[in-house]
Amino acid sequence: GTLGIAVIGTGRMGADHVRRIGRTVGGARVVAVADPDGDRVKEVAAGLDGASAHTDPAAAAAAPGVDAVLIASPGPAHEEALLLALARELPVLCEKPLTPDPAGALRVVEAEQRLGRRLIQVGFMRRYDAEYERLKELLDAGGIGRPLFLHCRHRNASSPSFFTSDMLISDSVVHEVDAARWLLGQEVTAVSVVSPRPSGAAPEGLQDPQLVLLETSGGAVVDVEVFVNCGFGYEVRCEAVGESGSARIGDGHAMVVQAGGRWGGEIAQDFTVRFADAYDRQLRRWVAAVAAGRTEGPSAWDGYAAAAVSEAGLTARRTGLRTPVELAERPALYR
Ligand code: ISE
Repeated sequence: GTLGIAVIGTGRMGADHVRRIGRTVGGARVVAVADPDGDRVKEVAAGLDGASAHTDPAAAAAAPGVDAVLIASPGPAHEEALLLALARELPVLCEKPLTPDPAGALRVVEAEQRLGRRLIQVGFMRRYDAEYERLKELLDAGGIGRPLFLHCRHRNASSPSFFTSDMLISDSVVHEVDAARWLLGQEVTAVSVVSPRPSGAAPEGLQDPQLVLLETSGGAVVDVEVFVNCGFGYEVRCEAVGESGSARIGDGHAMVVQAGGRWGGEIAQDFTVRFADAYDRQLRRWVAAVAAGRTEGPSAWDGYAAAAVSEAGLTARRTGLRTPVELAERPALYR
């Protein structure tokens, strides 16, 4: 039958997921929505036939017809929503970050371990981007030899008013942390952060851009330019350099127009556009896995590891020192 989904958080990301579930994913429908903003959540529910509107995430997860939960609330609200989904043994797709901090992530990992089975998938959706998938296939096949570097560029056109210097690492670079762990099959062991004088286009006080350096357990080095007020668009690039070659994704030339003696193309302005297909594929595969009684993709452990690296990154940025990553022992459930 049709999978009933409760969507927790109906802000920009949550609303995008509600639309996506109705539009691109067969076999699923939104049966409950929750958001602290009562007016907003009623407005979103009104557009969904038969969905109930709640301000309490627990009530939404307990609503009739709910088979799975999608968490798209702000990071600090994730832990409570995750624990209540686990308490009801509901499969859950949780937008990144799993939790903003490693301690919270470990509490979630331990709760899932007590259940003895995985129910959580974390929304590191680049793993579902066709270009990232191709790059992983190439690296797994040894196509460029042992990877030595990943040169990453993570650019946003402009940052929201609530964005802080720490969020460049905890909310943006966290994608490269997961991508590096997934592409290389390794852990991140140390983080260093060096920053240029902030761009004049960045809001007063925001340390933007930053250069974040990740060292990995397999001896590779990952550098990430994160620039959230680049002005020209949303651009995510990655070049893998190995012992016998290199491979680059994210050039984004979907179409090159030649006219009037000029050539050019367009640059996406937002991550929901650049990664639209990745979000669609992520959701389709999650719904299919849940319907088949499986949990796959980025796990709560991946969410914990990313939070541990983020925490080291925040320390590195504030101290200017290379900071080792402290990781707990990886439980058998996640091996
Ligand atoms: C946002 O949360 C994302 O997930 C985007 O992919 C990232 O580019 C942006 O900087 C984050 O704030």
